[in-house]
Amino acid sequence: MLILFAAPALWPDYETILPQALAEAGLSARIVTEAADPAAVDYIIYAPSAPLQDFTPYTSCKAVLSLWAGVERIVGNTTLTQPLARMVDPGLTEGMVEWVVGHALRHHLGMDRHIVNPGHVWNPTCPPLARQRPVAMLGLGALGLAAARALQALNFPVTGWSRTAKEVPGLTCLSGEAGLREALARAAIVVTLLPRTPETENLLNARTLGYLPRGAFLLNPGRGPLIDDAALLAELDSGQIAHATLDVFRVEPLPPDHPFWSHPGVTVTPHIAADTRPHSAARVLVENIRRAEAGEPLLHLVDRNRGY
Ligand code: NDP
Ligand code: OXD
Repeated sequence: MLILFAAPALWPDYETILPQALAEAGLSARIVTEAADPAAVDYIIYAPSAPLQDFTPYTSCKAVLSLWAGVERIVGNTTLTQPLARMVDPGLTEGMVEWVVGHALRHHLGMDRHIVNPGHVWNPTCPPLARQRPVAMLGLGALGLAAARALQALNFPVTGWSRTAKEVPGLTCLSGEAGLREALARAAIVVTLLPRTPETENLLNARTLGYLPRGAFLLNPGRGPLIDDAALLAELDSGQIAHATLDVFRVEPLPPDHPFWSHPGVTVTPHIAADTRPHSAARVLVENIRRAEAGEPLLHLVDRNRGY
């Protein structure tokens, strides 16, 4: 079997562990970072940074396996006719849960007041308990659900919102426009873990940010275009949003002159909320290759019509 690892810059992270994971699964494969004969390639491991854009020569390719969870940069590629699987990696999920919980706790506990206190003010105001700080989790997929569960474990009351209606034991789940309004209206913290699709573009705009109670906190580790930047800046200036912690942006790296860098109500993290972790991800890739070879359905298949 021939595997094209079409993300050469990431190859050093995988060159030992991917062959090991294949061997553990009883699969024998040759892995290349450039294919002399594209028609001989059985599987492509892909990252958006890869130069590969034209999939037409890969006529025998049985599946394209993304190293990224978000697939907006490949899902619309009309040369890609092979099945596309996105990355659902336990290590990536763990990282996202830590980022969401860490930044939620920062705002919940008001940590900045004590970390940045040049006047040495003794202010013994105690924060409320997490159970008094409702959270809206926009997106209840692999990442949103895991983050929701972690916040619930700390007693934050979490309302989830997704495209399709869901029943998740112990979690209030809403969907649709009315559900979005209800989820936001009760949230002191809103977290966006949605994919970028035409439907989610500018989901948080002047109107929907207005559904939030005044002084809410926003965490966006999803994708930059989920938020209308100008509307967010206006809501920060008015105090409607107390603080926004943003990991993802319309343009990355965030341009040096973007107002988010200097706004006191914005924290920028440089798209580091959650990385794919090679050790666990290699097993995910190999499990899908094993499935394809055995004629079993692939995991984490992307629905091209839905866009995620
Ligand atoms: P999933 O595909 O598992 O989940 C997506 C969720 O979003 C689902 O609950 C889905 O609803 C919901 N959704 C999609 N479209 C809509 C819509 N129009 N209205 C309401 N809900 C919608 O994705 P993951 O949880 O794995 O990842 C989420 C996103 O996180 C990725 O797409 C990526 O953009 C981002 N990400 C960011 C990283 C970072 O480092 N900052 C790292 C990894 C991912 P339903 O359940 O009904 O289908
Ligand atoms: C991803 C990401 O989608 O890192 O995997 O944003």
